[in-house]
Amino acid sequence: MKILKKIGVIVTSLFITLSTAQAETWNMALAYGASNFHSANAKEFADAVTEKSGGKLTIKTHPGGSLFKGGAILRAVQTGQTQIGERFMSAHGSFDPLLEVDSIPFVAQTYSDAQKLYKVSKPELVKGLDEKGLVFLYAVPWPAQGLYSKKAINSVSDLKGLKFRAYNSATIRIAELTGMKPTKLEAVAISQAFSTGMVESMITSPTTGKNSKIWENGVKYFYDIAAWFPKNMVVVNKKAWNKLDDATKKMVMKQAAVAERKGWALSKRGNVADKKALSDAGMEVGKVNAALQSHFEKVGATMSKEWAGRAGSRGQSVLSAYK
Ligand code: PCA
Repeated sequence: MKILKKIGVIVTSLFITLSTAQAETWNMALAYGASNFHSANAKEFADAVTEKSGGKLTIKTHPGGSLFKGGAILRAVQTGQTQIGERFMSAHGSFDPLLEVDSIPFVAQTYSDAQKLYKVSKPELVKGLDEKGLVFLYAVPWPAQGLYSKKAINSVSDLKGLKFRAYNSATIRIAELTGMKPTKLEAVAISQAFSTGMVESMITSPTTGKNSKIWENGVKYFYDIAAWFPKNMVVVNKKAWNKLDDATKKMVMKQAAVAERKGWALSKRGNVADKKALSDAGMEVGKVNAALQSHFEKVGATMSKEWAGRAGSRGQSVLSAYK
């Protein structure tokens, strides 16, 4: 009887240890504000996973850079300072040049081309992240990137000397190749940088312009050049991932696919609605003239060659599969 009791106690405590070991909590670092569509979508994903895991996995979202600022998120997830996070991919070319493929100007100018580019680059991307201890879950594009300016831009010389807000190496390079003066800033710093005159132009989505109420900071023009569709990705620390059982891993991947589908649809909607919001706020929304367009396209061709050089054979095969 005594032995049976003992075994009973051991079995019960083993069971408790196992079940507590299985209940995981992940803190999800998000760089953009809670109302941004990427963050809202991530919150829905986190809640769905939490609910469907039956108590095994809880994901708490931390929007607006409250856990880690945008620039620190990838490293924080990689090193296990947090378990999961969403990060703007093309700001990490030094981590892996493949992460920059979606920010080469004029390579993909529609959602269907952006989708195609994503499809052909995904296997390499996932592999590159996996080698660095990260599990890729999903990626969602920002709406088409256009040119914002306080002043009207009618010629190549109007670009010269403009103080330009950049967000990655590609936007810094565009500025260099067009004679603008780049300063790299996170999206959360945009309103202040424009209002103080620190910058006077930028390339980003209608969504980010709308979220920054850019018209309140003297920005009158949005040129819809649809230069590229950069993506945010959601990644998990591999050690945290490997603590999940197979059924939970499968469920998370399934919810990631759902979030990816929803995110692309939200982005498409924003691409129309947020441009309308800019013009409703009194901004002039239009195209650049033919001379400027061809100037930007030449710059894009140069950058495409530069990227292919950096990305080596992996990059070459992605670009040729895309074309
Ligand atoms: N908004 C983010 C990245 C791309 C975009 O549309 C930003 O401007 O920082």
